[in-house]
Amino acid sequence: MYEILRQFQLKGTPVFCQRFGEGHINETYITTCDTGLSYILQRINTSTFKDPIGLMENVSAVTSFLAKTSEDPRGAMRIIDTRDGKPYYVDALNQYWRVYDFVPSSICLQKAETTQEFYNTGLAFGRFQRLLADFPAETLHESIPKFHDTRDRFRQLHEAMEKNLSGRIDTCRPELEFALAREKEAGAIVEALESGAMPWRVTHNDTKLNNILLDYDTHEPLCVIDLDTVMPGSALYDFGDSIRFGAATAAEDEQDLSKVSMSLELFEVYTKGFLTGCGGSLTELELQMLPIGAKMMTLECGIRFLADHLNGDVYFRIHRDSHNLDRARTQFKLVADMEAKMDQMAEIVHKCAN
Ligand code: ADP
Ligand code: GN1
Ligand code: MG
Repeated sequence: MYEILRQFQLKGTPVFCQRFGEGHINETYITTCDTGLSYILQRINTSTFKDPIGLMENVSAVTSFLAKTSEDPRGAMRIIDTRDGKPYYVDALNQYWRVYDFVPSSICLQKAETTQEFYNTGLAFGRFQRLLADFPAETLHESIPKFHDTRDRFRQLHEAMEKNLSGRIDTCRPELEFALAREKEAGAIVEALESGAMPWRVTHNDTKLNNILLDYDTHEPLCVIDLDTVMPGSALYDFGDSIRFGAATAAEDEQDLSKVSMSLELFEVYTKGFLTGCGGSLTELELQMLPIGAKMMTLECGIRFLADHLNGDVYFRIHRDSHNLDRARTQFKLVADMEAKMDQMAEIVHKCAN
C-alpha cells in the first residue's frame, strides 16, 4: 500500500493505512500522513468498470464542475494526482488506483438517524441533479452500459438461471418466482425515456445514503461521493434508489424479514427534500412516476443481488454465506410493501408537489 501511496502527491508521509467504508464495489482504504492529513485510496474495480481511464475522465470532469458551484471546499470531492500528473496510477499487476482527499470533518451513515437528516440528503441529491443539468452530458463515458435498463437486468437474470454457475438455483425458487412475475413491468422507465416522453438527465445513479458525506458535527449534507456511475439517466433512478435504501426500516442485508418495510414517513420527508432540491424542474410524468421509480429501483436491485447469488457472488462484495440472497430477499420484501402502498405514495407525491 505504501508503495502505491508514494506515487501520489500527498502532503506528508503516510503512517497509517487500513480498509474503510461499506461500499460493495471498489476496494477502499483510509490513509493518514504524518502531517495529520487523511486521504481515501481506492482500487477501482475493473471487472465492474471496464474503462477505468474513461471513468476517471468522468469523475475529474464532474468534480471540477461541482467544485465551481460550491462555496464550501468540502462540497466536492478532490482528486489527488499522481507525481506525473495523472488522476490514477496503474500498478505492475495492471490494477488501477486513485486517491481523494478525505473530506475533513465528515461522516458517512448507513442509516439516517433523524427524519431531518433524511430530508437533507433528499435536498442534496435533488440539488446535485439540478446542478448537473448544465453539465455537458455528451462528454460523459457510459461507465456501465445499460446500468439501469431493468429489461437488461432481467435478461442477465435469465442468463444466470440458465448457467446456474453456483449450482444454487434450488436455494432461491420463491425469490425467482417473485421476480419473474414482475418482468412485464421492466420497461416502465426506460421506455418512457426512449420514447421521449420523459427527459434524459445527468444523474448519479447510485444514491444510497452511504454515497453522501455529512458534516461531522451538524450532520448537514456536505458532499455527494461515489461518482463512478454519473451518466445520462432518469430522475426516477436517483429518487428511487434513495428510497430503496434510505426509507427502508431495516438494513439492506437484514435476515429477519419481519423488520423490513418501507416507511411512508421517510418516503414523505425524502420526497419533500428531493423535490425542493430539484427546484421544480421535474415534469408532470416524472412526478407521477416517482413511486414507480422507487419500486423499480428496488426490484432491479433485488434482481441484481439474486443473479449474483446464482453466479457465485462475483459482483457484490459479500461478508457471509448467502449474503446476496439475504439482500435479494429484503429488496423483494420492500417491493411487496411498496406495491401495497402505491396509492399512499402517489398521494404523498401529489401533496409535496403542490
Ligand atoms: P464503492 O463504489 O465501493 O461504494 P465509494 O466511493 O462509495 O466506493 O467509497 C466507499 C466508502 O468510503 C464510502 O461509503 C465512504 O464511507 C468512504 N469515502 C469514499 N470517499 C470518501 C471521501 N472522499 N472522504 C471520506 N470518505 C469517503
Ligand atoms: C453498489 O458501490 P456501492 O456500494 O455504492 C452498486 C449499486 C447498488 C448498490 C446496492 C457500481 O453500490 O448499483 O445499488 O451496490 N454499484 C455498482 O447496495 O454496481
Ligand atoms: Mg459507494
